[in-house]
Amino acid sequence: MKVDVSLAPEVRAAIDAGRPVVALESTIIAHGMPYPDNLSMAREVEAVVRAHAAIPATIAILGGRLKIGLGYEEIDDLARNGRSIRKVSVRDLPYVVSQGLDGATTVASTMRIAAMAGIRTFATGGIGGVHRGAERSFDISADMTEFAESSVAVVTAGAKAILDLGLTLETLETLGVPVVGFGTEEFPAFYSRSSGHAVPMRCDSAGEVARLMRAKWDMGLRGGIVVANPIPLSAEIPAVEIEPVVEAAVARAYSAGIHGKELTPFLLSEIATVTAGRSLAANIALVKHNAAVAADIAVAYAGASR
Ligand code: PSU
Ligand code: MN
Repeated sequence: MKVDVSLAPEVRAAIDAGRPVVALESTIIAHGMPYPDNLSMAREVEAVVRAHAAIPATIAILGGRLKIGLGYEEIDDLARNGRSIRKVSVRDLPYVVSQGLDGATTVASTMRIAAMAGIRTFATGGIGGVHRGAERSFDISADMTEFAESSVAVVTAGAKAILDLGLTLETLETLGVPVVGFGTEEFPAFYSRSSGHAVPMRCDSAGEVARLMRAKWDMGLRGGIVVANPIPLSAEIPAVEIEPVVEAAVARAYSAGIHGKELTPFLLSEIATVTAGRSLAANIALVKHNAAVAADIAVAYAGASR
């Protein structure tokens, strides 16, 4: 590989030995949450992965280098600099690397970089998808097409409630992406456990997901897997409560002309303001839960691969 990928020694050792590693993204740190909650979230998520016997590998681009496994200070910098750090999806990678810039990686670019290093499990909060009104705006996250490309299982609390979940599921079907309900028949709606949309398949244990990963990639079916893991009941905001807030935020974004990569961070922060931080607490709880499940899957997958 000619690309300049810098792996933390601990992450490199784990990959070389076939031990479980969980990739983590950095856009959620720099753009998804305010400081200092983003910093405590990032550290707690790494601790959860370790408590579940896997090695965390937070991914970002620093000085044009793809970095897998950030140090304490590096995570601190990303969290403090927040939205002044460039949000880097796959289309941005060549620019940021060639210019020697810093960047926070989205689900799409984190999947790509994880796959380059052979990391097969990744925890996020909620993946990007098809935005509401996409028939006019054409706003479909590059996270969607990345699932057709990079062979990584992504644990996510469904897809962000700011999206059109029905169209997001249709798009994943078109792209040939398995969407697995983890202990559920329903595609979760990020802040809420239920969305009214069924998942096409269900697994009830990390071992079952690990076998599905193996089956897909052993068949030569390239691409990712969506592991849809509902937010814990104790942190849930029921759909009847959050839906009007989301709708109002989407309407404000539309009238303010906010679009492109600014839209998701705008909506998340609007919703956090209106709910007086309740959505932020929910977001943190669901990311930690996803990290625990991703680590269990990574452990099961490593065991099955020996
Ligand atoms: N999950 C969260 N918060 C976030 C994101 C995910 O709980 O901020 C980020 C991810 O990096 C995801 C991105 O890839 O939002 C989607 O952005 P867009 O809709 O512009 O593709
Ligand atoms: Mn978009």
